Amino acid sequence: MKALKIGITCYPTVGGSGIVATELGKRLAEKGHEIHFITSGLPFRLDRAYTNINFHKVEVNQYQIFRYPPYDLTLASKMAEVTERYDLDLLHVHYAVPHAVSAALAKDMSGGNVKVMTTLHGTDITVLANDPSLQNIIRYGINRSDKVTAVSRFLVNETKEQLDIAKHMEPVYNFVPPNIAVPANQHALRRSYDIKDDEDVIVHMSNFRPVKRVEDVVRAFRLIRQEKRSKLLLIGDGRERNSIEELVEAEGIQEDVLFLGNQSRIYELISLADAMLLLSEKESFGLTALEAMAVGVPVIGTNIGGIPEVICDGETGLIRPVYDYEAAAEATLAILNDKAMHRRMSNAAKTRAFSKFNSDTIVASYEKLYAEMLERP
Ligand code: GMT
Repeated sequence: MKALKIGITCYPTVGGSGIVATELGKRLAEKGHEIHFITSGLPFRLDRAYTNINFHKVEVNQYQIFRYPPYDLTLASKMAEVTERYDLDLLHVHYAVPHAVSAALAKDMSGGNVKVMTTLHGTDITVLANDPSLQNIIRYGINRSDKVTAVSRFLVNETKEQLDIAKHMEPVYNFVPPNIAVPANQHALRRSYDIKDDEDVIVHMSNFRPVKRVEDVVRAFRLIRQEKRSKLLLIGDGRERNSIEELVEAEGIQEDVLFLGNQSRIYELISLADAMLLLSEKESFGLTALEAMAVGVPVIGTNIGGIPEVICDGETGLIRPVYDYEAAAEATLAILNDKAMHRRMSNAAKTRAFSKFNSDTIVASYEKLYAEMLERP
């Protein structure tokens, strides 16, 4: 396809949507498109210089006259400026609020030719769409977009139901890069975390929001640890971290729970694990589950949102009812205690990650949708 000029807006900080948007921009740039990140900070996965990737910083100023910084407006203004200066073909925004709304404004401000694609990632639908003060503006952002995608079938259906939207929305799954390198021998890394040879490793990675149910992960681990010598690696940070640290102390398992905070070399760390726990009560996709599968780690997940579209129950991991940490612990032990099952699931997880969620296929799907969008007047 012809090389396009694409503006990408996302939250640039740690988080699945920022990762997906940045990786998408990188892959598109490798394919010859000209990419303009229009964001409030440099996307954290933009780890090296690319000649055809530009970064345009959105100012988030705190003027005394404003009680709250007008991010949505400065973003719209920057999007319009970049659209005009670089003659962008399209703006691809991640999240309906405020990004799709800012893009609609930018489109109007810059003469109406630029196309807008919005990708829904979850929170604006599963949490914010329940808030009557935001429903109308979310619906507006979606309806004003030329194309809308969501990261799972669950999220497409949820958006239609919650917001009563008739517009066609395309499910486009998140993806992993094909060339994930992890050291074949992880002994040194295990030793550096004081993980003994006879210990199993369970990992959980999230932003420690209440919806992630990290307390269920800790409680499940306590039960696993009663049966097997094991360590729990907690990767990530967020507002519940302190209360989780308190829970770990109250359970008396602090020796075996490692809080690693935010990390950049996540594949290396995840691949230390024998299983991942993702016990969220809301999750439109579950990128961390896919990242674990990509390095052959079976995932025990909950039966909510898009998780069952990522984990194949009984094949690449096990799905158990949300809030039932005892069932999650039993499922984890079943995998850890059966080496043949573990090996089978590990291989199946890798195969599924690279066949169904392959970056080449998913990026090509986005390109096809861009082309369709640009063909329409
Ligand atoms: O899960 C979060 O709290 C972060 C959020 C984000 O904006 O990155 O994640 C959402 O988008 C990810 C990428 O598409 C999905 O993998 C997560 O499932 C989704 N989170 C929720 O639905 C809660």
